[in-house]
Amino acid sequence: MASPLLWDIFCKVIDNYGDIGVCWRLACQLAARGQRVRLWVDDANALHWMAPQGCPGVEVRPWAQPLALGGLAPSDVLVEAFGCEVAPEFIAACAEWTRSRGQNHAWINLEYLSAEPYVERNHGLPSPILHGPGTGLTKHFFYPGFTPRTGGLLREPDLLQRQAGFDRLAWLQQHGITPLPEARLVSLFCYEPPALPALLTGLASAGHPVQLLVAAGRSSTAVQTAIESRNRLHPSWNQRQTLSISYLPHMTQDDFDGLLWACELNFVRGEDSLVRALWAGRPFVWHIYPQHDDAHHTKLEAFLDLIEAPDSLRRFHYRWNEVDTQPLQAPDLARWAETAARARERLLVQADLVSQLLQFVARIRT
Ligand code: TRH
Repeated sequence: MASPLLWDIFCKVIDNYGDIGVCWRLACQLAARGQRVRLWVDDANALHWMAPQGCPGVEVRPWAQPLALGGLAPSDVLVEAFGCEVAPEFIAACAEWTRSRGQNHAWINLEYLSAEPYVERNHGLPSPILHGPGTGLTKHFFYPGFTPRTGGLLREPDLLQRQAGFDRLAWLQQHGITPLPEARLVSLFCYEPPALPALLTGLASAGHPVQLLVAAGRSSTAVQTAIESRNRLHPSWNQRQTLSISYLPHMTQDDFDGLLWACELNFVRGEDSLVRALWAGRPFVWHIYPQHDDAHHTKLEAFLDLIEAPDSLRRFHYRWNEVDTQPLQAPDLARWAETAARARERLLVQADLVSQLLQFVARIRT
C-alpha cells in the first residue's frame, strides 16, 4: 500500500453550505483511508453543526490573509475546491517544495458536479503553470461525475452497511419526530422556489396525511413566507390539517443522511444533498443552484436525461426550477421510486471519488 500523503484542501464559502459540505466530506473520506488533511477554510461556522465531532486526521485551519505558513510541514497534494483561487503565498510554497524535493506537488482543481458532456472531455486535463508563483507546477482538473469517464461521486466505503443498519423509527424518535398514522414523511431542503405555495397546497390536499420536515435555514424561511401568503389568500388551504409541518434544527451531515433515509420523498438542492439523495435511493426532487444566465437549465436537463427521468418527474422539475410555469402536478412516487432505485444501482457500480482521486494523484506525482 502506498504511504499516506499530506493534503491541503482550500475551501472558500461563497454562500450556502455546499462548499464546506463537499470539502468536509472529501477531507474525512481521505482521512478514513489513512491520509492526513489540512482543511483551509475562510468561514468554518457551518462545521459547528455539520460536524461538531470533528474527524481524526483532519485539521481545520483558518484561511486568513495572509496565510500563516511559518514552520508549515510540506504537503504532497493541494486541492483547490471549486476554483477558489488559492493564496499565492501558498502556491509559491508548493513550487518551492517541488523544487527542493524533486517530486511533483499534485495540484488538483476540484470542479462542480454536472452531468453535462463537457465533464468527460475535461476530466483529468492538465494545465501547466507558466507564470507567477506557481511557475513549473501543473494544475489538473478533476471533475466529479456520474459516468465511468469522470471522477465519480463522494461515497463512504461503509455507506451500504450504515444504510442496512439504519433504524428509521429510532432515528425519528431520537429527533423528536413522531410519525403520524398513515402519514407520508417528506423532507424539504430548497432555496425559494416560486412553486413552494403550490407544493404546500398540493400536499395539504393529497388525500392522505403528509408530514413535512423542513431543513433549517433558507428552506424554513421560504416555507414560513409561503404559509403566510397561503393563509392570507386562501385561509382554508390546510383546514383539515392533513399537512403537518416541522422545522428541523441544523443537523450533522450523518443525521442529514438519516433524514433522507427516513423519508418517502426528499426535496434536495445544490450539489452535495443531491448526491446524498441518490445514495438514499428514495424518490427525490432537485432544486438546482440557480445561475444568472440560466446555465442551470442545461445542467438540469443533462441530469434528468442521465437518470432517465419519466415525464412526470421532468415536468415537476421544470416547474420547481422555474424552467416553465405549468401547474405543479402531484408527485408520482411509485414511478419516481423506480427511477431513484435504478439510478442508485447504476451509480453504485462506479468507483467512488476518493478512490479515483487517490489513483489519479499517485499517477500525476510520478
Ligand atoms: O447548501 P447548498 O445549496 O450548497 C450550494 C451548492 O453546493 C452549490 O452547488 C454551490 O455552488 C453553492 O452551495 C455555493 O446545498 P448542498 O450542496 O446540498 O450542501 C448542503 C450541505 O449541508 C450538505 O453537505 C448537507 C449539509 N447539511 C447538513 O449537514 N445538515 C443540515 O441540517 C442541512 C440542512 C444540510
